[in-house]
Amino acid sequence: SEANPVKRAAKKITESLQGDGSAPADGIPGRPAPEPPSAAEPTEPREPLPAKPDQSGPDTVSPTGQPTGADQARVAQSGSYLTNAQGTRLYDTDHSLKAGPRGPVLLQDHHLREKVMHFDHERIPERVVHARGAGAHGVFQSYGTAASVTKAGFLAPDVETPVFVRFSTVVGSRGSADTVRDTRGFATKFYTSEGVFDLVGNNIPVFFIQDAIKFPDVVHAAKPHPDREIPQAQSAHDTFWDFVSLHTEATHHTIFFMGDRGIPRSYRMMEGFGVHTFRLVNAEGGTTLVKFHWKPKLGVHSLVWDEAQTINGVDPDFHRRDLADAIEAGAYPQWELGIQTFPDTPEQTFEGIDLLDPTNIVPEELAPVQPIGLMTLNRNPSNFFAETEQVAFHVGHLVPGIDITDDPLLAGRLFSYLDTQITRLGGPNFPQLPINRPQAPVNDMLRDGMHQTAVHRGVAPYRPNSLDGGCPFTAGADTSAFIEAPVRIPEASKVREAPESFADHFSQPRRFWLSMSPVEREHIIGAYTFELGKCYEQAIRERTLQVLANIDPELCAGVAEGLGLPAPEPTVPLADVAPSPALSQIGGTWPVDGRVIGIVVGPDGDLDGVHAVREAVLEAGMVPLVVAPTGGSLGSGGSALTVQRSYVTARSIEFDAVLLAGAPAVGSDTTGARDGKGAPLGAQRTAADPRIGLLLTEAFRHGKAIGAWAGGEAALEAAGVPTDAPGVVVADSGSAALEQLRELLGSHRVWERFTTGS
Ligand code: HDD
Repeated sequence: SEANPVKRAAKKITESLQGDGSAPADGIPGRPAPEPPSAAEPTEPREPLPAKPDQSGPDTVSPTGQPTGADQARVAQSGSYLTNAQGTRLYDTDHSLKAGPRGPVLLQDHHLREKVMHFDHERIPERVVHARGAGAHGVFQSYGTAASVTKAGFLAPDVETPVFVRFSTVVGSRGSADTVRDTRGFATKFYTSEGVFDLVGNNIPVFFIQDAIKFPDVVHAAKPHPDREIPQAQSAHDTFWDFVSLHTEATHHTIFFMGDRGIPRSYRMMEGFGVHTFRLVNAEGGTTLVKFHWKPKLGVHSLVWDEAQTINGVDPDFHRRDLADAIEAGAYPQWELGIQTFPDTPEQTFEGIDLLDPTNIVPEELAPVQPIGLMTLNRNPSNFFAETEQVAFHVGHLVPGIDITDDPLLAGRLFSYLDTQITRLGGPNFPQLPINRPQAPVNDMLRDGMHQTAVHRGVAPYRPNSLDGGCPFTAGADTSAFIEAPVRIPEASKVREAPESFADHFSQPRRFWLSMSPVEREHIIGAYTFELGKCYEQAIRERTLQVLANIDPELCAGVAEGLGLPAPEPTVPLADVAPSPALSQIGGTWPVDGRVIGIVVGPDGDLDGVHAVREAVLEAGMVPLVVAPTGGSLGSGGSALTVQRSYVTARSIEFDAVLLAGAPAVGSDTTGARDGKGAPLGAQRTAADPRIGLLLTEAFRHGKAIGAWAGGEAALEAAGVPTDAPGVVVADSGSAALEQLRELLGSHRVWERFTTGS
């Protein structure tokens, strides 16, 4: 036998591969033939998918859930044989090629190298802002009501257009939590028959800055401190408040997200805004200035701060999960698209408000939002990376009939969104990625470059040409985009300065403050107090109090009191502005679709009642979650009830309302805490399980409706929740309790429970 160990090992490998030399029906010569596949597995290699016609429409998703039949082929892992990237079949992907089972790994392992090389490059740079997001597909149905002001084909009557929407937070990294205090992105890609139109908006109608040249500054200030990279996804730190207290044009945006809009209950319950003023062009060439608004059918609702912070630990994917679950359950979220319209006058102002200043709103009471279409999100992405991560929005993706204005913030965005994709998506061919492909024929003369996937034919990608028959030809002005409205530019000199009309930074924030209900004002005071309380620099706190004094003395005094500092006097006259009631989120009633009802039931609870209530909750388009002491099921036989949350996994933040079906289990402390003598507290049985006690007190403090029947009120009493408090219902049956809860949920929370009332 061979003395050299390496040669010996190599010989052994060769022998094991050669065997007796006979090739089995399948598999590698010398290896036993693979087990016959089970009936559930594919038995025959399938034909490869047909080649995709160059740049045809996005074809990236299989329907929600497991595809069946022909669609099965679209599940990437379902083919019969594993291959490498070159289509060569592989017999083993679990072991590296080694010199003997315990010997060194050989460099010649081509498969190992390819597999690890590809893995090493799976990540692409996250978005520099809006890194954390969630997406969904849907459809936009035009009402046709905008047809008189725009020739955009997708806004003509009864036109349906596929859309993809990505919601996001701004500041945090890709893996950060969902319910941080932040602005939310609301970006929509319309795959229209005239090309892609992107509406890249936020859930707040104004922006921090008036000029894009300040964007790196505001983002550097909001991102974690560069030395230690903390805090993650927070504005509650010195650099942020340093910047916004010095740069007072940020005041309006800042008060918006110190308000409840900074912590939305759900992406499904947010408004969206195009922020800038856009210019619409109609078939006759007439122009109108507009602001775009998305109005959610479910109303605009928020978390409370305490709840938001707990969610970040308990379920950091709260918003992402909420969106996907709602779509999966068929509770498709809907928004109406609306426009505020303004005459396109040379001044580009409306009622004295400069329409080119993106820190301004135009109150809806002065210019009503006119609905022009309905968007329904009805399909979850099937691959997060391919769709949600690779989608590339750009404010310059415009279609005929929609044009830009001279808002200086918009101008810089027109550069930034194209530019950023070069780093993020690795080159200029990102429009060829399936999620970014237009659903209109593409006939460009852009060629080559990184990641080119099109095989362009012909020899003359230039104009004019005679070699390719002079093609392609340009379209007439009536069907083309980028026809600039002939706006007159007054004679001017080149300057680096802002117009005088951009100088008032306080009257619009004051309007926002005056438009809030008492409970919303209290939340705003709480938010500023929290955020500034997290700053280390006294000077920054004091400077911010000065900004607040210039908005409103009550606001300033409230925050100053919380910080233990004197409230300064205003340094500008307080603006005499009328409130805009449309800015308040409180006071109406809304549909309860997709609301989550926790049904807490103990071992002796009313199971029949729970069955009936579950059905009623589902019938009302809401989501029931049964909570019981342990997992598994309650009851037996046909009437067994599946437990969805045990006392260990249930937390109040997941529920919009709570129902108690009988007295929950007598419990014991499960935290592992010990009493003064070192005995485990868990040994002392308490009147109601402490985890349910916590669930109830949290739900109560967060203004959630609570109902009880069949003795469930005992748990309320044990938890110290008054049964006669507003929004606490004790009823004879589960269905009677649910009926009242439903009523209460229509106004989102039991607002009377908050200290100021409203
Ligand atoms: Fe921006 C992403 C919204 C100003 C530069 N922005 C981004 C996204 C949204 C917005 C929703 C995420 C898109 C997605 O989901 O992929 N941005 C806004 C709004 C603004 C705004 C409503 C003001 C009205 N943005 C703004 C300015 C600049 C940028 C002034 C630069 C000068 N924004 C970017 C960016 C991002 C981006 C760096 C990061 C990832 C991307 O574009 O694709 O280009």
